Amino acid sequence: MRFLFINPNRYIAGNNIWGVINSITPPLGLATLSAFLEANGQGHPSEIVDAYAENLSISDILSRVTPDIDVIGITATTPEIGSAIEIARSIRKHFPDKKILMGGVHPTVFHESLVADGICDMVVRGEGEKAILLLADQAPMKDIPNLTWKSAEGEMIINPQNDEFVLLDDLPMPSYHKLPMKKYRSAIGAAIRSPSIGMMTSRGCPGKCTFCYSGMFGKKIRFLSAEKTYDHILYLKSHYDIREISFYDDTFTANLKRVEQLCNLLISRRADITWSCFARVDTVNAEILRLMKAAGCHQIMYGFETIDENILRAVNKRVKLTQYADVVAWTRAAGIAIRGAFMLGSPEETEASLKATLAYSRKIDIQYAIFNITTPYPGTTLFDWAAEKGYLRHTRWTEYDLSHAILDLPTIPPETVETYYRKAYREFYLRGSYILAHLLSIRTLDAFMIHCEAARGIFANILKGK
Ligand code: B12
Repeated sequence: MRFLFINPNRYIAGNNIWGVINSITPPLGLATLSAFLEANGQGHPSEIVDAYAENLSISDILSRVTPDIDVIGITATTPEIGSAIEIARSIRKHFPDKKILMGGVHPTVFHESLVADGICDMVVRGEGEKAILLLADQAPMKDIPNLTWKSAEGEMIINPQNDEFVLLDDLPMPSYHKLPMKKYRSAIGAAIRSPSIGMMTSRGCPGKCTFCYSGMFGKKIRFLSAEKTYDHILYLKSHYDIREISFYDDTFTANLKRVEQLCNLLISRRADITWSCFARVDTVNAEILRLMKAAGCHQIMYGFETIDENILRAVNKRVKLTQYADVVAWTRAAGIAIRGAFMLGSPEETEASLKATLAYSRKIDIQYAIFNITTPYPGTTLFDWAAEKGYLRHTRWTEYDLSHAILDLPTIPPETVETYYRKAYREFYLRGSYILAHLLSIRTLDAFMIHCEAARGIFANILKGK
């Protein structure tokens, strides 16, 4: 069976920082499925169209649909679903004989309506590898776990969920050779060398925050071993000349033993790779941070979210404010830059808590800040809570992009949250002392170019937001 996988183009709303920050990351889910299908079962061929990275129109995408393709697989997150549906409709119209399969986080939550409305023929819910292989090997449809589909009689069938997950070390290298590799790069300000690329080395997260959808990969976090992670990095280095990695794992530091092993490999084998990652403040210590620095880590993004205890409790962040100062000090002492991530407009937010969080972001020793408006993604506890309380303003999914206030909370009007969102960027980045510190930190031509790009992006965003 032959597959064509599509990563949809995204509509980036006008004042969305993500449109400016402009990280372009390979669709790792699709690249892994493609490699897995080729390496397992009867060995199934597939192509990948990254319409986002290549900025393709619908007609460009349709031109990639060749007669030998049996199934078209489309991935989608919530803000991408509009684009994914548009693509599916065009395929239906022009290629009515092709089966349309959807997967990814949004179709996992809305599998029933996507199949019932005939947008697609099937949805694979959650992790995709095992189900898609059975489908490709033409197992009886009723025996494919996690599949939502329609029988020949038009009856919708929701096959049971299977909680047997893949081991990450058993997966083949994602099919990078099927992707436009020169188009990918890290978010601006996140990399100090180029070419850089995003990578995932775990599935799952130890956190249980109400704003995050944790229904994709099971309750237990799984890791790619340090040795395999190292091989993966070297593969990217030798095949694509990659010099910097942005680890996008939800919590890269969830298993410190693995981080330690990876750092030791990077150091002892002189990998010459710089990297950044995301961490929770309750998962690091001074010693591991020093080792990470020695292994090439130059930036960590911590999810601080807010400095209001009530809000931390309301979103079930399960960290203590008292941990923040220590973690900032240890990270800076190790020589690692900090990207602080803050959420504005969470449950229990007030104008006073917004002011306090913004003031804190400027007071602590962090080099970058990212402010997002708390967005209730479908499938999350936050979404269900807001829907039940009548706090959801609408379900126009393209606006679920972290820069529009979707929640209408009794403690703060959505307009105030959006005002503080714009204010946050302005007040953080347009400080004389901040600009001077960054100028003084520039040592190499690479760093100069990267700072220029970052400044361009940040200023463009601030001006747009005015
Ligand atoms: C890396 C990442 C990014 C990168 C790159 C995204 C990309 N090209 O994939 C960047 C930084 C650009 C990004 C941006 C955003 N992201 Co993001 N991102 C992630 C992250 C951390 C990893 C994605 C990944 O590679 N996973 C690993 C692969 C293996 O998993 P996967 O993609 O889910 O694929 C598996 C299954 O879903 C399934 N599958 C997927 N597609 C398909 C298709 C078919 C046909 C089938 C059968 C199966 C299938 O099989 C795959 C293998 O098992 C996830 C969190 C996470 N841990 O997954 C958030 C996550 C996907 N992002 C999220 C969000 C909110 C965003 C933004 C909307 C934020 C914003 N400010 O606007 C943007 C929007 C961009 C977009 N793509 O929509 C949310 C999505 C929530 C939602 N309901 O949509 C997530 C889930 C984080 C979270 N828990 O809240 N993101």
